[in-house]
Amino acid sequence: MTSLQAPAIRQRSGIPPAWARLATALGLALHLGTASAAAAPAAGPAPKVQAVAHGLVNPWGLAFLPDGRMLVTERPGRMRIVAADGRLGPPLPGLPTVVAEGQGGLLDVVLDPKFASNRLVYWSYSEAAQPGDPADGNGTAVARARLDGAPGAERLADVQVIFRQAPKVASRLHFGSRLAFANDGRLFITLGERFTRKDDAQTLDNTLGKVVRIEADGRVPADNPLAGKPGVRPEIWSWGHRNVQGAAIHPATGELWTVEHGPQGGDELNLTQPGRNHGWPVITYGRNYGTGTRIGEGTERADVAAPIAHWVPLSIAPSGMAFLTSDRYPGWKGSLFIGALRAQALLRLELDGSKVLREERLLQNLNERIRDVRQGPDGWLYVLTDNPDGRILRLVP
Ligand SMILES: [Ca+2]
Repeated sequence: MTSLQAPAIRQRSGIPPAWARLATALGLALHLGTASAAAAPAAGPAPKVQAVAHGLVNPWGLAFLPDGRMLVTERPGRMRIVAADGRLGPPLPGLPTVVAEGQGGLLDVVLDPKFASNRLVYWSYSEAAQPGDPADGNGTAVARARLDGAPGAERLADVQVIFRQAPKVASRLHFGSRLAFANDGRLFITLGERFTRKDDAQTLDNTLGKVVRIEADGRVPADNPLAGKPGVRPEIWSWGHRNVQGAAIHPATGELWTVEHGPQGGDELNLTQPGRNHGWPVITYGRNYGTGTRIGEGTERADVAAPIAHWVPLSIAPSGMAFLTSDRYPGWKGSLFIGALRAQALLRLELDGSKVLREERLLQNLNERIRDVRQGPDGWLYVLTDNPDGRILRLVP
């Protein structure tokens, strides 16, 4: 038997929250009675942290180049290449302007699956109003470009915007957004509902509060779940999301896993299903800020995909996430790692298929918000810390 260490995480284990609270109050462990839980390895010693780079302003996304250097975004609107020894390259020329306000700015970055031959890089960002948009609006967009130039003198060439969230909204909040290439080469983009437009997460004529799926050049796949239906945005993969800031493709199943911010509690880890409603703001474990009053109509409904796990009563404020596939860390292979901002920790979730067996919180001694986590080509885990002197850290056992 393995216990869930943190009282804050709840799962689809059938343990009612009231029981869980009582158990926690009494100092009892929550037992998940499965054979695989019994086989779960015990927590190892805390990992050591090696500082790889510093001086990055609110770094948001990290992608490893084939040569071991790192592409890093800084939220104010810069993308740099960081050498393996931590030296920061100059901001890459060619990046379009971003709206760096509130939670917006330059956000995620990923490489094309065929980067070695086509040199294409994709990034998400908050974009100003375009012709035809409300003048005070902004919204998440995704662009791609070719990384040209000799090492140390790279630039972004032939920039193309391949996706624009619609409609643009006057808001500084809830832009999403992570990018994840599925194994078939389609691109998932996770999006927020811009905070002021939460009800739009339940309607399908917009891309607020959605996960969308597009081809790498921006076309909409003909087999998207809503393609061809009247009055809906065909890019939509799933809906009813609040602010999805983490996404990763499961290494064994190829499925899309995402993690999103709840309001006051109700952060969720989801197996994000095509053509499914994920509930927000009608079905949620989250409460209203301050007052703690209920939101929507409940926590479960037959037509709504339930989260794999959720966090109550406190939000962790989850951001980037990654599955560990390397053998670098004893007992950790197959775990899911999630960067947490409010919780100032790197969460390690031990999994059995799509069940969470237990949660461990790492790096809490740093007192830094963790914005992103990636597995490097060397098999080590790398994290970004979110502050004006943000760092890239490498974890070693
Ligand atoms: Ca949900």
